[in-house]
Amino acid sequence: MAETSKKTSNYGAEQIQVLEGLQAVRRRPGMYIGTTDIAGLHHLIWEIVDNAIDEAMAGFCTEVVVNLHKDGSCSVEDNGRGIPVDTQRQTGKSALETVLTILHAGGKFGEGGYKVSGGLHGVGVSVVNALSEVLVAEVYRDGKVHRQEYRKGDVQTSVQVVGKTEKTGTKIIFVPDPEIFPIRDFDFNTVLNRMRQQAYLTKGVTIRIIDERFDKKYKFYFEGGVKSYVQHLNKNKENLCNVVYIEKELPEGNVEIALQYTGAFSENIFTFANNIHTTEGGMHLTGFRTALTRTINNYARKNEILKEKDQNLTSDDVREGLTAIVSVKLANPQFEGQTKSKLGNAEMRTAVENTFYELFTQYLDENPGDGRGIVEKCCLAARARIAAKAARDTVIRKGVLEGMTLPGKLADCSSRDPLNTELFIVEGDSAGGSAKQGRNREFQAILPLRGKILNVEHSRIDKIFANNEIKAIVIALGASIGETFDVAKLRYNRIVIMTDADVDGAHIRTLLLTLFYRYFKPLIEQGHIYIAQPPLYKMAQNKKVIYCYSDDEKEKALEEFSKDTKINIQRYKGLGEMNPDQLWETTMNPETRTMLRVRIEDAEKAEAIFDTLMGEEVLPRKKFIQTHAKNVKNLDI
Ligand code: 28G
Repeated sequence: MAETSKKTSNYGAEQIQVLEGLQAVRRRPGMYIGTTDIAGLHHLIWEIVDNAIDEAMAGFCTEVVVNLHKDGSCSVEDNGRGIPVDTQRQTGKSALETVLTILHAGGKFGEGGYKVSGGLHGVGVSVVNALSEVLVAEVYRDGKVHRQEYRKGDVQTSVQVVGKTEKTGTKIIFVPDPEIFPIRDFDFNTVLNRMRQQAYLTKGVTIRIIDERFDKKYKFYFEGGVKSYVQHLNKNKENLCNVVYIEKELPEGNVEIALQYTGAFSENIFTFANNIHTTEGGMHLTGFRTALTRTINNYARKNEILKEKDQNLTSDDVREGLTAIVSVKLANPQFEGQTKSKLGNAEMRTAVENTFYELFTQYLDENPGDGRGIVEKCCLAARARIAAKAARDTVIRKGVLEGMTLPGKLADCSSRDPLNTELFIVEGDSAGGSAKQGRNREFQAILPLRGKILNVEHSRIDKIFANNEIKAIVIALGASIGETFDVAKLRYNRIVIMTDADVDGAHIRTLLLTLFYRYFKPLIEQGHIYIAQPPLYKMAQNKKVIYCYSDDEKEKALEEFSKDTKINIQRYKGLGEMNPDQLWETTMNPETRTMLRVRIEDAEKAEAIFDTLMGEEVLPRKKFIQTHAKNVKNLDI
């Protein structure tokens, strides 16, 4: 079929266009999938799964299977209608070939019978095709199995019938091209987390994940959609009410919201537009927040919990301890902002605001128990806010946060030029001692921490101010904390977390990162936070010494030594085992060290990390730390 169409006169021009399109993708893959590192690699799977989810949202597909095969390929199969394979008159090609070879083809943005669809971030399966060494598409339709093969985006076969079948659906199998992707190992947990999220957002669809490489399987099906999502996020927290669930279909699009209050102090609101996580928020978030404050204030007043006229709960008060998912689906999503993850459609603000106000008011009236639980929490937050403000004002008035009295255990540097200075926050007094002796005192300051710092996730700001370890950090940084944090006053350019490479070290690092994330966010956003990388091994033979920072490096180093004499291998269990010179040379000297810069690449990922780590339940926390303690390089919070 496709063979004959090649002979038509307009085919040549179109074929050239196709080639140029996919060639452009291969020339500049970053333009289409962001990066070609491990994140870009997984993007390939997301692209294909997005299409299957679109078919599910259109109401034709109930199951999606993602399979990571032993040979490095990945396959995705759905039980939808199957991409049409008959030749279309206008193009002379099948819809299948069009979808696989034309950039942005695939009926996005409400065209072609799809009411709503993934959109923007979905650049299309043709991009995956262009970046795959091999891609095979199978379509189950009209009782037949149809098959077509591609290499690096180039068609290898026409659409052939290769068998019979009862089922319907589409299956895409692809092998990422080694010319494009330096790393080609799919990560099971990354896939799992993404699929869980997609399953929560697409009510009624089953997603299976199979990892044939490690013989692992998982299935997600959430009858409750975003309601189940909130239950999942709060499973280790103290719940103060039932999960409130609100859904409405409007001419502007669909609005779906689930929320629940917990005893926690932080807020966790996740917003989505067409299943895309809008990390920068946008109109739907604004509408939600406005309606939330208004509804709760009205309810509290009506029930005489708020008595005085000018007494009001603030937007902050009604968000303390709140977990919420706001998911909207609309025909023409406008994504704005730095990372194109902010919903710009103004009509969604009023749609969410009015819907949520109306239905949440109704819910509170019908469920007085939940209403009371919610308002009590908000009033508690309001009282705490006033108390905390008083505490903070006192602290600030006393000048403690202005750096007037630097903590005694801080070994400050002599330079006062904040562009060149570094603060090492070091676990334990003995490592602190080595660091103090080994450092370059001109520009490196050392702050040793005694034991574990407070878990800020479980405490309000007044208690946080009272904690000595945190106070020392705040004063040393010299830029205040929380709302009054002013990055311009920062006394050091780099803040380096230096902990042991063991479970305790990982825990302390996480506690510090949580502190920075919740109370000094600009520090992370502006790239001031680093994680030191002390070596794991010292290998010595005669006068030759090699420090190794991973087991791989150790294996490589072994080959560099002559095999005849004994090699002395020392495994460092903690920073304290290194003498000051060694610590300087391996971990602190800017000429020779490596450090990891902590970024907020994905706020949700950070939430997930903190959620697992900081949940009340002890068991999952231990498990997480143990499986990730050696994997610091992946710690992208
Ligand atoms: C397995 C991995 C990823 C998909 C479908 C189903 C249809 C379709 C996909 O059509 C072309 C353009 C507009 C109609 C649509 C089948 C209508 C009727 C489909 C997927 C044709 C795209 N029958 N399932 N595309 N449209 N699954 N899974 O990609 O006019 S993509």
